Formats: sequence, structure tokens, C-alpha cells
Amino acid sequence: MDKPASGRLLKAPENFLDAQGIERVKAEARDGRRDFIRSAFAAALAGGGAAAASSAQAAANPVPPEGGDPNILNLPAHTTGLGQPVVTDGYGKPSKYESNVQRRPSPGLTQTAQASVSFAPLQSLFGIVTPSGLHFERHHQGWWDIDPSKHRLMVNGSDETMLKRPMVFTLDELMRLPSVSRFHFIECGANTGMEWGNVAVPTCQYSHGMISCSEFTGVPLIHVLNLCGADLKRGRFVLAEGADGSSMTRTIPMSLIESGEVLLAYGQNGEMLRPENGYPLRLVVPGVQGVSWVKYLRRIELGDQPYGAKDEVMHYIDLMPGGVHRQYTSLQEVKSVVTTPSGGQVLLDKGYYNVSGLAWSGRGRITQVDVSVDGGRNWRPARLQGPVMSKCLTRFNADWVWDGKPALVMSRATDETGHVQPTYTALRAVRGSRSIYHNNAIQTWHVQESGEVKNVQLA
Ligand SMILES: Nc1nc2c(c(=O)[nH]1)N[C@H]1C(S)=C(S)[C@@H](COP(=O)(O)O)O[C@H]1N2
Ligand SMILES: [Mo]
Repeated sequence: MDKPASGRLLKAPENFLDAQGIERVKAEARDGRRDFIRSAFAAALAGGGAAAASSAQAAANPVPPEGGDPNILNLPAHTTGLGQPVVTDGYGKPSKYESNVQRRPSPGLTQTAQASVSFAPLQSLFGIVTPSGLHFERHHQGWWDIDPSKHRLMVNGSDETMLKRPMVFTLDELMRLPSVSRFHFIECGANTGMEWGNVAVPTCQYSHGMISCSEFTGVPLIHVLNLCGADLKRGRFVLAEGADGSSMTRTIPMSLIESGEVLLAYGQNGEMLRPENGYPLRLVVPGVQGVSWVKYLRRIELGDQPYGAKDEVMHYIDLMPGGVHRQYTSLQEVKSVVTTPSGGQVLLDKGYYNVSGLAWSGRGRITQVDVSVDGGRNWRPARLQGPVMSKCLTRFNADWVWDGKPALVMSRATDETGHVQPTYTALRAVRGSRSIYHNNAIQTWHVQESGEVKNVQLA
């Protein structure tokens, strides 16, 4: 592994440090110890946990640097010199010190990089918005950078009576229509799918990183259907079709479209969609699994029954106990994950930590998140950070003073419809352990005495 697949190393935040802690942070800053710890951790991930543990101890008991008088001001160049000129090559980039924050494919997960996934680094993100360059990717047949001037959206009926005026739209035409901007999460139905049977991956990037959250801008699909003279009494289903080689087609029920929530989206986080995320046009279907958010959207057909496309009858079905399949299980149920502390991170010292994570539900708003640090024996409510929006990621935070003993950190979300995130035991009792999709079980992170955090499942 080239770089650690984990996030930031944890340490107590500056404003909670005692005198000794302040000395330690000063010493780290003077001799670049923090960088040393970061790179030591990279090596530890590749070769086992021992190095991480000893570097954690080194940080807890720093040796004062030799030579130099810490009382003499040594102003750094960035305080005394002239900075860089304005960025003239146009598009800004993150600091070079953040180059470790990347989306990553899971080695060996897929045979080709075209039909594959790259996971968002949830452990390194703040708030609820996923920077567009870190949005997870899922392609069935590779991504394209399609010329928007050549792209078209066709809207037709399954027969002539279903829709009075079939139309072909250019992107410019769509962008002249009244638009809305809304924050929503998109989660692949297979997110956390590797964990159905047992613990499979080390970090929350790999266990939960097939979710992202953006502000999407576009035209409500219902508006365009009305423009085309759709018969909404008979036309109760829409087929959405992508322009890539995967023949991605999905049925969307009119009940979702009528609410105005389903968007023909061209915008993502204030700019045009990224090519990987469907540029120049994708369907946004809030609360529904990612596969229905058809990218490179080229056609919408209105019909009177579900289409039974290949990605709804052969794939994206759940194998239940007793050999029965669940079909058309599109909704993403209530779910949450603690992103700090999470698998692959190291707590450098006992003391205060802000337990932080993300919660979401395809049914609406999150109303409560409870946090446990003792494997679910005791729970207490976390603080929900506003804004709390429907079918959107919600950030939660909870105070925790780590006593240095092993701990089992968990979060449990509840949504406005009263649905509560299940334990693995409860979920498997109903759904077995052979599904790929819709695993919304409570995640547990095991904080070890060394400070290392591991992915575990409780019986
Ligand atoms: N045209 C097209 N649309 C598609 C796909 C695809 O391969 N082709 N993949 C689907 C799946 S399975 C998911 S999870 C989401 C992923 O969206 P993202 O790559 O923007 O994260 O897009 C969906 N839409
Ligand atoms: Mo997906």
C-alpha cells in the first residue's frame, strides 16, 4: 500500500491540553514530529500494527529536541517573506500536505478498473458536503467526458397516448428551464456490502465510502414531463436510460417524481457535474440507491408498469434466507457511521475526543443519533449539527474522554418516520448474511489500548 488508507491521526485538540500537552505539541512542531508520525503510520499499515503503537507512545512521551533555545523567536519564511502570486492556472487544488486525502479503489474488489468503485475518504471529511473531487465513483462500463453541445435528452411515451409531445432537449434548452438546488446524499445500494458475512475491510473509507453528499442543481423531472403533455394518471412509471455502454436503465415510480424531488441535474456543488459523476446530465433520485441515479442521462420514457430492466431483475436484488429474492428494494434505510475515531486511525493519548460521524435516511430527516463507547450497553444522544435536511447527510458530534482502556465505539440513527438503525444480529435475523445490498447495520470500532482503531462486529 503506497499511502495510508486512513485519515488524520488523532490527538487531543489544542484547547483541551494541559501544560505538559502544550509542551508536547510545541516539541512536535519544532522537530517535525507530526510528519514523522504520519509516515511511520504509513509503514505500520503496510507491515502490521507494532510501529504505529510505538510511534503513538513516542508522541505521548516526546524527547525535547537537542540544541536551540525555544525562547528565541525563529520566524518562519511564510511570516517574513513574499508569498505566491495569485493562482493563474485557473482551478485551485488542495494543499500538498493533504495529498493523502484521496478516493481509493479496494485492491482486488473488481477485475477491471472500468466496472469498479472508488471510495470516498469519509474519515478525512468535515461537515456534510463531499468535495466533488472526492465523490465516490461507481461505473459499470467506465466513465466519459461527453461534449455537452452534442448531448441530447429524449423524452417519450411507451406509446403515443402516454405523452402528447415527445421532445428532444439540448442541454442549453434544459438549462433555460426553472431550476432548483438541493442537498442530498447518494449511496450505492452495495455500500457496506462486503461486511454482510463478517468483517472484511479495515477503514470506514472502504466499509462506508460508497456514499457522498452534494448540492445538486437541475430541473424537476415532473416539470419536463408536464411540458411534454404527460398522462400522469396512466403513466405511473418512468424508465431512465444512460448514454454509456452499460445500458444502465432503471424504473422510477411516479410517486417519487410527482413530489418534485427527482431532478434532471447538471450542477453539483456550485459547478457542472464532474465527468465521473455523469456530466453533463444525471438523474437525482433522493433517498433511493445510487444505481437509480442514472448518469449521462439520454432518455426518459413514460410507461404504465415497471420495466424489469436487467439492473432490476438480475442485479440489485437481495438473497434472503430460504433462497427467496427481494426485488425493487430501492430505498436506502436509516444508517450512520462514526468517522472519528474509525478503523485505521490511532488515538495518540487518552483524554478528550470529539466523536464525530454521519447519519442519513432515504425516508427523510434524521431526528436522533445515539453514541455508545461500551459496545451498546449504554447509549447517549449525540449533538446533531445543523442544517438537518431530508434525505441528506447529517453530521453528529459527541464528547468523549478516553480513559486509555479498550473501547467499542458505535452510533445508532433514528429518522423522522421512527425507523431505527438495527444491530447486525437483528438485521441478519431477518435478511440472513448472503445479501450484497442494503446493509444498514450499526458499525462498531474497537479502540485498543495502544490507541489503534480496528473494525469489529459484535455477536
Ligand atoms: N449511466 C450510468 N449511470 C449510473 C451507473 C453507470 O455505470 N452508468 N452506475 C450507477 C451506480 S451503481 C451508482 S452507485 C451511481 C454512482 O454514482 P457516482 O459515480 O456519481 O458516485 O451511479 C449510477 N448510475
Ligand atoms: Mo451502485
